[in-house]
Amino acid sequence: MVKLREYFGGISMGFFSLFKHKDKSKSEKYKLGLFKTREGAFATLKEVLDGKNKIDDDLFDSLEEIFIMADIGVETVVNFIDELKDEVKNKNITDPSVLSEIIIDKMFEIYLKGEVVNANLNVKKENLNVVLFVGVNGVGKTTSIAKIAHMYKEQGYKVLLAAGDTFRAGAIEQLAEWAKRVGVDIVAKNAGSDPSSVMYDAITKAKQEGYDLVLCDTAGRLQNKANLMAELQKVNKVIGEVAPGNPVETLLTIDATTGQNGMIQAKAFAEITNVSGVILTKLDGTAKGGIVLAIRDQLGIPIKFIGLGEKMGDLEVFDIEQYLYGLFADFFDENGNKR
Ligand SMILES: Nc1nc2c(ncn2[C@@H]2O[C@H](COP(=O)(O)OP(=O)(O)OP(=O)(O)O)[C@@H](O)[C@H]2O)c(=O)[nH]1
Ligand SMILES: [Mg+2]
Repeated sequence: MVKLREYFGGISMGFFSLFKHKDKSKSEKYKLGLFKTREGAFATLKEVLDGKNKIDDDLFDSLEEIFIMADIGVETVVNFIDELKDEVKNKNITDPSVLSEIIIDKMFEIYLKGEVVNANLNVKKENLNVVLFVGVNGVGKTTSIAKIAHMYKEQGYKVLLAAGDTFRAGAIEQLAEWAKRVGVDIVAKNAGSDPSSVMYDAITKAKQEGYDLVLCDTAGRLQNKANLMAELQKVNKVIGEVAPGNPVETLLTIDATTGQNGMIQAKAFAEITNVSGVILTKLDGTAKGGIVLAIRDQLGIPIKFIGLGEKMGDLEVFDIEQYLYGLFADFFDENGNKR
């Protein structure tokens, strides 16, 4: 297990003081986006830790309740509390106010699992990169595609959108509208067309005209798992045939406001397609931001992006330190000193 301080090369200052060195504008976005979670479960956490003068079973029960409320997920929370108990016992910790740092350390471990998790997309500008977007209706797929198109366009990529949701009425127009707003090109066919033929056309165009990144929208009909599986298999096959080695990523979009239901969807998608990363949308709209830890712990899939609002710029490459900073911002001041 990588301990936070080991991860940072033996820094002995502790988590809070690390934030002196962080990108402040990014921190502000995370802080703002995690406002509801911080005001909810994590405000209670601070009250509990500040209000207690000893560490006992009562305190652990309260912590368990708080973490479950934050949607970290029962399974993850139960193990997490066990590890906290062990740590407290092994290190002979008696002061509850010391617990916050240990909690952050442990959350960091849950997320990293001894690896350095890379949130950047597996794309190389010298290649043609195809990224497939999956997820159920209304989770924020199309909006996220637009946001990622915007992000990569800013980085100098020539981006093409493929309107592969040919099923839902209005989906093609919605993506076309975003393409116009972002200033990127789109390939679309008539409603009802075979999605894999849209991907075929888009990738063929991308190869002929030197695009770097093709972002493929899909329809999310999880209600009919067999159909969806067949459709995704076909899409994957066609993409791989026209652009060998692709898709380089299959990103599953999950709506953070749906809580544990989002976890169930994630499990279902992970069974039918090779999900390489998660886009967690609408974190700004939920008090249950702990789902980040549940997804990573129970599914092993890294979070690649988080959605923090409805606008084009409201998407961030996921950064576990910034995330924890956002959750625990009320525990320390802007210089990283503990409050
Ligand atoms: N607050 C907030 N709203 C978001 C975010 N991402 C998406 N939304 C909103 O969620 C709604 C649905 O987004 P879409 O992008 O249309 O979702 P979709 O998954 O493509 O939906 P279908 O095409 O119906 O499958 C829209 O109103 C978006 O503005 C986010 O990060 N924060
Ligand atoms: Mg859509």
